Amino acid sequence: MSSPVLSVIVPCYNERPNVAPMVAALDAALAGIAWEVIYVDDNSPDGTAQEVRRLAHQDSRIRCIRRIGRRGLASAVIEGALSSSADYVAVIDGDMQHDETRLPAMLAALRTGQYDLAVASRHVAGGDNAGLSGRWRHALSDGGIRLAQTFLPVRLSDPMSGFFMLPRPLFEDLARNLNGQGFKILVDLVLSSRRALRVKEIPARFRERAAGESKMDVLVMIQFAGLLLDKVFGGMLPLRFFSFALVGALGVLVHLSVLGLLHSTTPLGFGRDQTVATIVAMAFNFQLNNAVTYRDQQLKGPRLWRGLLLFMAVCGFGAIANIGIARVLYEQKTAWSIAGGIGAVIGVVWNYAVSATLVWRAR
Ligand SMILES: Nc1nc2c(ncn2[C@@H]2O[C@H](COP(=O)(O)OP(=O)(O)O)[C@@H](O)[C@H]2O)c(=O)[nH]1
Ligand SMILES: [Mg+2]
Repeated sequence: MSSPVLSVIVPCYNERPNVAPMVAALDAALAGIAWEVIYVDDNSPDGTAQEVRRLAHQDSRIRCIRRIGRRGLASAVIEGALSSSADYVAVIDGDMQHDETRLPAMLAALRTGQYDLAVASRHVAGGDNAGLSGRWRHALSDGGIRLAQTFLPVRLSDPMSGFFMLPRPLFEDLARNLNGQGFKILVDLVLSSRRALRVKEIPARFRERAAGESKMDVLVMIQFAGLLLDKVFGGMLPLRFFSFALVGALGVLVHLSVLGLLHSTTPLGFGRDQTVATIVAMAFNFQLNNAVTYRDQQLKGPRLWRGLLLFMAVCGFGAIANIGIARVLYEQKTAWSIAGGIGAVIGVVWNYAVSATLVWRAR
């Protein structure tokens, strides 16, 4: 058997009930085209991967990549596409929201050689966005679209679309420049290209989710803003570090609030108040970093508790280093603000570097 012309990449998390209907829908839509489907599953607890493998036993066009200890739509798409040897790769959601009957039109557009990228759009004549649940989701989506459009070198009416197709060799070229974090791989791709890509927009309906639930939330939007910043500054910004430092700054506010509250209500003595405030602030910082800064490798269950303890130990050392260095500088007649600032910066860099390698080490 020769290799397929089209690989359909399906990032999926907890989509078990949608797998079989989706494969059947692809089979119907892609009649006459040599295709394969590559599911990239982040070890979904609902057994999505087992379901894909069950079907794969009956049909060799179905493949499954199962990733353990990782999360993320964009990175899942990248790994799926890089595992393909087909001429074209398409990306489509695994929840039946995208209209797979548009795939042949996308392929036909690319085959003319006039386009680098075919994007299914909800916002051109003939497309629609009916499946987006609720006014809140519409507002989020519209805001995101406008934000993305201001950064994009090409006109895309639906830059947040998760349904598109491009020649695989082009994907391979762009892959090394991809940020790979978050939800919006299309924006990432377009911004990673040095030349403006020639885009064909294909109108598409956005259906209601067939089963299961959406993984999109406010944190996803924050990550999207981070992706844009990263692209605008050409990958020069260590985004994780900024996120970590921002969380740290919020932690200082939490610390002072707790301290103030204890002080004014049930003072235990300054030393104890300060200790309680420190522990609360560390726990707060740990949770927020785990949810935002390290969302793609979030710790859960027993790992969460181990991580919290380790994080507190790391930050404890950070605080000792911070105070020690600031004191030495101050004694050598450095201005208090500079001595304090240098101590704090060294503390943050230490906390970041060590917790990145010990607490959230990439597995
Ligand atoms: N592999 C993987 N797939 C994901 C992840 N998050 C979402 N997906 C999949 O990406 C697609 C779009 O996600 P969905 O939650 O439906 O987003 P929405 O349509 O914007 O609400 C679905 O097929 C999800 O199963 C993830 O962390 N890892
Ligand atoms: Mg969806």
